[in-house]
This record gives sequence, structure tokens and C-alpha cells, in this order.
Amino acid sequence: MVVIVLLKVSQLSSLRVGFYAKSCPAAEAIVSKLVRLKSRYNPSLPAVLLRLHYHDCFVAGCDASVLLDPASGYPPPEKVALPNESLRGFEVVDLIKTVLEALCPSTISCADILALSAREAVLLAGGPAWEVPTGCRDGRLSSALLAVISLPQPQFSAIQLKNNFLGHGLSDEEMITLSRSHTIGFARCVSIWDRLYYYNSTTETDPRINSAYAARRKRICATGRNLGMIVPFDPVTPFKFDNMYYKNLEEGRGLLLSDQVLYDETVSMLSRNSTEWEKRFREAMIHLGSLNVKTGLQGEIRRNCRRRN
Ligand code: HEM
Ligand SMILES: *[C@@H]1O[C@H](CO)[C@@H](O)[C@H](O)[C@H]1NC(C)=O
Ligand SMILES: *[C@@H]1O[C@H](CO)[C@@H](O)[C@H](O)[C@H]1NC(C)=O
Ligand SMILES: CC(=O)N[C@H]1CO[C@H](CO)[C@@H](O)[C@@H]1O
Repeated sequence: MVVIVLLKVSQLSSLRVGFYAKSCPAAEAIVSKLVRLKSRYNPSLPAVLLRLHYHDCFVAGCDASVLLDPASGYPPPEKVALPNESLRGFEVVDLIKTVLEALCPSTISCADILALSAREAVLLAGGPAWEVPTGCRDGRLSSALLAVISLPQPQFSAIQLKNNFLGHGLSDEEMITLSRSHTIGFARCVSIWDRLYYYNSTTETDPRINSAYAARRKRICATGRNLGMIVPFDPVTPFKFDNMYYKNLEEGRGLLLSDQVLYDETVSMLSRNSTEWEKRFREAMIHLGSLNVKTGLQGEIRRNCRRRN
């Protein structure tokens, strides 16, 4: 008896591919369909969804804490923290959740919806696919303060970036591999402001940015203009999950200082060998998705991703 119970608990307490195969067989296909459908009208969506999953996992583990709205009696949630300022895509998660709740009530966690959406997002943008271990449960805590402490900042040095990722249990190499996600999506001018205008006391613009490129960026991110204006990470193929991340950095067309310092540190073989990089990216995404997850009897399956049950 005891052995059987122990077995059951250990089975419950880890993520596995196909966790919903019996309880809601259509779940994964539905997430994929809806992400595809919504992305057809909004090509920025894959980047938005990938970033949501990453932010979720980096703050108190992959437990959908990033989705909780402010609620009375609770501290300000992740969502309102500064690094989260530009997070979007919450309505798409709401839509997926609503459809899944109608089909399989109280079964699919919001955390797994984020992980499955991120997988579909990368695939849709032309990146590699992987099998997502599922069975994460939703947390009841969400803290803006913790978000500020936990997420790496674009102004970080290479050492700060490394230490941040190591603190989450991710290696240098995983950090570099995952950072290639910045081949899709956009950053707000405010995120590159320092690099363009206030590099240091003697130099206005980071000399590692190609000067023609810097001039074009300054035209969009002009002083006095709205800091919320956005610029693509990859000016050539902003919606394509390709190898341009490294090419751009090589040619002085990187956006974030954090990407630049990572590049300076490691002109790695990863930039040359796409097969190897794809393999490592799959593994790193699965590792990212397993950070500090709640399984078994921990946490809950939220009925609405924005609220605790
Ligand atoms: C290495 C540390 C990282 C730093 C400092 C960083 C920082 C940033 C910043 C500042 C932005 C722009 C936000 C804005 O201004 O609106 C951004 C966007 C983005 N980040 Fe990262 N990031 C990091 C790692 C990652 C990782 C590991 C992933 C994915 C696994 C990721 C995925 C994305 C995506 C997809 C976007 C575009 C979002 C959109 O278009 O809305 N980032 N990141
Ligand atoms: C500012 O940056 C430039 C270019 O990297 C460098 O040559 C210069 O010494 C820096 N100045 C200060 C005060 O750090
Ligand atoms: C790229 O990596 C793959 C998989 O690790 C390996 O089989 C292949 O030989 C590598 N190609 C080059 C050009 O290094
Ligand atoms: C999506 C979201 O809730 N963003 C918030 C991030 O933080 C800023 C400042 O605290 C809020 O104004 C945003 O609403």
C-alpha cells in the first residue's frame, strides 16, 4: 500500500509530456490552434507569448503568477512591476483559458497554457518545436517586488546576467541559447535610451552600435518623443525566429546592452551551427519551463487566470 501511494505521489510530483492526454486530450491542440489563429491578425503575438512564459518562470517559478491582476488584500502583483511594463497578450491567454474551461473545467492550469503557448509561438515564428512537459499548477502568490529582484535588467553587465541566470539554475550556455529569442519582437525606446543617448560621460552612443543603424534608431527614438515607441530587435526579419540575432550583433545592429555584452563575451559556435543551437534551445526551454514548478497537491488550477480561486 505504502509503496503504491509513494509511487502515485512521485508520479504526481513531476512534469511529464502528455499530462493531459487522458483528462483533456484536445488541450494542446486547442492552445496551438488559438495561438495560430490570433497570430494571423497580430504577427507580434508569438514574441509577446514567449516573453510572458519566460517572465512567469523567472519570478517565483512557472506558476502563472505573472497573470494575476491586482487584488485587495494582496501585495501588488508581478504585472505592475517595472520590468513588466510592456508585457502584453493577457487577453489571448484569457481566451484560451475560457475555451479550455468550457471543454475541461478546472483541469488545465494557466501555467501550462503559458508553456504551451510559448512552444507554439516559437514554432509559428519558424523556430524549433519541442515536447512540453506539463502538469504545472498555478500559484497563489505574485509580487511586483519579487519581479524587480528576479528579472535581469537590460543594463546588466555580463557578470550580473550570468549570476542572475545561475540564481535561477540556468547555466551561462542556457542563457546565451535562450537570449536568441531576441530575434523576434520589439523593445520600447526606453529600454535602449541609455545606449543611444547616455552611454557614458564622454560618449553619447555606444560605439558598438553601427553608426548608420544608431542614427536610424535615434530617428524613431528621438529625444522628447514618446518613450513607449517601439523598435524591432531584428530590423530585417522581426517576426522570424532565425539566426539574425547573432548576425545583427556581429554587424553592430544589436539593441539591448545585455545582448551586446553577452555577444562580446562569447562569439560562440552557437551562432554558426543552427542544428546544435536548436537542440540546445529545446533543452533550455524545457529546463526554463521546469523552474520551481508546483505539482501534485501544490497550488491550484485557476478557473480564471487573472484571479485566485
Ligand atoms: C538575458 C536577459 C534578458 C534581458 C535583460 C531581457 C530584456 C528584454 C527587454 C528590455 C525587452 C524589451 C521590452 C520592452 O522594452 O518592451 C525584451 C523583450 C523580449 N524578450 Fe527578453 N530579456 C532577456 C532574456 C530573454 C529570454 C531568456 C527570453 C525568452 C526565453 C526573452 C524573450 C523576449 C521576447 C520574445 C521579447 C519581445 C517581446 C515583445 O515583442 O513584446 N528574453 N527583453
Ligand atoms: C566612454 O566610452 C568610450 C567608448 O567605449 C571610451 O573610449 C571612454 O573612455 C569612455 N569614457 C568614460 C569616462 O568612461
Ligand atoms: C553542427 O551540430 C550538429 C549537431 O550537434 C553536428 O552533427 C554537426 O556536425 C555540426 N556542424 C558543424 C558544421 O559544425
Ligand atoms: C501589464 C501591466 O500591468 N503593466 C504595468 C507595469 O507596471 C506599470 C508601472 O507600475 C503599470 O502602469 C502597468 O500597468
